[in-house]
Amino acid sequence: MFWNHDIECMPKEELKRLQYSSIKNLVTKLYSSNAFYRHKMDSFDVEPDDIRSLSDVSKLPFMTKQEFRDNYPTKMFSVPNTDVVRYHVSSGTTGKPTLVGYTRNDLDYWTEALARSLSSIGVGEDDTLQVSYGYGLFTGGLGLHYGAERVGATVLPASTGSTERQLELMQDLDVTVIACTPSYFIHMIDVAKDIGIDFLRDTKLRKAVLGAEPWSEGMRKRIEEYSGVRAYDIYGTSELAGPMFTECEERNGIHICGDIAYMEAIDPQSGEVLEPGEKGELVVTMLKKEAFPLVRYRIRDLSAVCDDVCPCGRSSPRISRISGRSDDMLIVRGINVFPSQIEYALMQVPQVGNQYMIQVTREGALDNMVVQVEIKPESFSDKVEDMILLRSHIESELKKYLNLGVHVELKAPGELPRFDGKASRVKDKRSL
Ligand code: DLL
Repeated sequence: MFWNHDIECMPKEELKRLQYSSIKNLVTKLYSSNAFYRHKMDSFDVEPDDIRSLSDVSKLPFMTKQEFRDNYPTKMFSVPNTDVVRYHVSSGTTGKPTLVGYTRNDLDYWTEALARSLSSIGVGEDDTLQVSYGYGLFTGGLGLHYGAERVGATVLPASTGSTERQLELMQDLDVTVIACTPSYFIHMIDVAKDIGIDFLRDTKLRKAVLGAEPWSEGMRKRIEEYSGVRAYDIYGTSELAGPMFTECEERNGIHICGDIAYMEAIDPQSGEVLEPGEKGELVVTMLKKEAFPLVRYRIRDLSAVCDDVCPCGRSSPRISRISGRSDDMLIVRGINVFPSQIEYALMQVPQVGNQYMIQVTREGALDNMVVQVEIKPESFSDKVEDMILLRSHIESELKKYLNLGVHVELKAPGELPRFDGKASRVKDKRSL
């Protein structure tokens, strides 16, 4: 289903021309009107005239999250405050948060991006969509809310928490689509099971739009197996606007609307732009942003940009599933470990449940990684020997994928924390 067929299926060469002219105009405008950008471009000795083709975009300097913090709250805004109609705030774990401002047009193309994305997975006016992302400063709730309304779906603004009540409403109102974090949906599945709700039998739920945190293919398989719904990946960040882009029905990468965003993948060390299909750090230039422009912003998420033709017919480039963030990587005894690799390995063990936590400590000079794993109720046993065997099996699976010896602690079902927003599964206690 297309929302805006002409733009979504524009020939690739035409799309590239459009991207080039949008970036050229954007940079020219910012150079003459925004002190931050002018100073930045001057200090990198680049001016708008140097941008003569799309590949020249690589001459432009990167923007970083630190710059947003240094210029908090509104020093980087490009419009007078009277044109700003909304704020959202992204809370990082350290330092000042990032404040994102939106003009009316900013809200409009954000909603348009979501309308295209939701249409591409077949969500429309026949659907009732339960938005179980947080409403408020976080962009998830309001973003999905307006996107779903634009495609004509009926929206249930459930926000997070009160899971039993959410399940009751889902049944009463014949909800067909849910949007939330994968970790919250997993929690919902557990609660539904505990109170005797079978999604397939007792609800009309058929689709889940899951994102805002990394999740693995293994987790997708489990979610689909347990709930019977079809799960789609949705991506975005507050700096971009919020949640924006999803997979299409092909589920072979997340389509990035090319008239709205220009995405590059770079080598995190050298900053060089990578070839299509090569994995690196994502860098985004937003082509229509007014209040809070982004030019070559280093998002830190790790993915590849693919520009081959998608069988769905959309010409926009796609990004592969986000495997983590360059600043999420743990270095344990000199070995690089991403939490997503741990999730992937755990999901290969059928006895392992859906909840896990990762702890890294330092004893003397030695790093120590402990993975706490909940076992499925049917696999949990009182027999110590069985549990010892299972534990060493999980340890050897983790060793196979990580190339690192890790201690596993088995936990009974329900023992580990649940999350109704973004999961926070890693505790690196070495820096405390
Ligand atoms: O999480 C926006 C969002 C809301 C996306 C709802 C999807 C659904 P932030 O709070 O600024 O914004 O966090 C952005 O979350 O840089 C990624 O590291 C991570 N992230 C978002 N979506 C995905 C995803 C929202 N599908 C940060 N897969 C990003 C992996 C994701 N990581």
